[in-house]
Amino acid sequence: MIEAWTWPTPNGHKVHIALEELELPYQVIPVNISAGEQFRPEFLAITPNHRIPAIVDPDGPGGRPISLFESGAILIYLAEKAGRLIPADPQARYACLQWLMFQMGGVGPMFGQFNHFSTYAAEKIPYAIERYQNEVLRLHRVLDKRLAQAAWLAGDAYSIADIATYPWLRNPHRRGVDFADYPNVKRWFEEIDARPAVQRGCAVLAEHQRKGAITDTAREVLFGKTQFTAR
Ligand SMILES: N[C@@H](CCC(=O)N[C@@H](CS)C(=O)NCC(=O)O)C(=O)O
Repeated sequence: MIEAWTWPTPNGHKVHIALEELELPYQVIPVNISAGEQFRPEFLAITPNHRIPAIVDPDGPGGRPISLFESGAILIYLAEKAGRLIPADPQARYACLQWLMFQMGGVGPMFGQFNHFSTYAAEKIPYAIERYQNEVLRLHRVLDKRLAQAAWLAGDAYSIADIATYPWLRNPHRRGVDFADYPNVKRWFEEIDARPAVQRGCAVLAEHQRKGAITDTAREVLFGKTQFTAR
């Protein structure tokens, strides 16, 4: 059975949703990133980057075990393993990979920086908040334009590109986004949001989702010395 080493964050939910959509049996191994469990030796043995998500599949290619980190690589692996959610047609396949990379290199990091500077940073730096707010809005415009041309990010069919992007677009008001300004994103988001497998994926470890302000311990683990200690 696939081991999913995760936590209920947007990158973690991508993997939970893909596993649910693909109906692959899996076992969740929670890695509490606010408590520093990402630095445990058993997790570092899977991912030197000490970030969730990571997976271990005892039945990998050639019947040999495989471990993977980086959510985009994990989604490609799971989709190829199951033979679904990644188009077979080369044109559509590259479109899927293109929008997956757009999420991995754009939406995730930029939204993450916006969250950091607007919510978590002890010092509020107007330049940083404004810069990432502008990026968040710009990326919504890019997505809206794409979704005006195509039903799904890869084209005609729902794919891992949609699964990668959807969790980052939840709770838009937290990023100063009103979906009324992005009608194509709104239509696309609502369709994904209604999928039973997506709802099951988002429920995984949901009881551990942070409610309220970040604690001092979590702030230190995620943004302080603990994070930057050489390992
Ligand atoms: N590019 C990575 C990003 C992973 C990532 O940043 N994970 C966050 C949670 S969403 C994490 O594990 N943070 C723990 C830490 O910063 O120590 C991926 O997509 O898998």
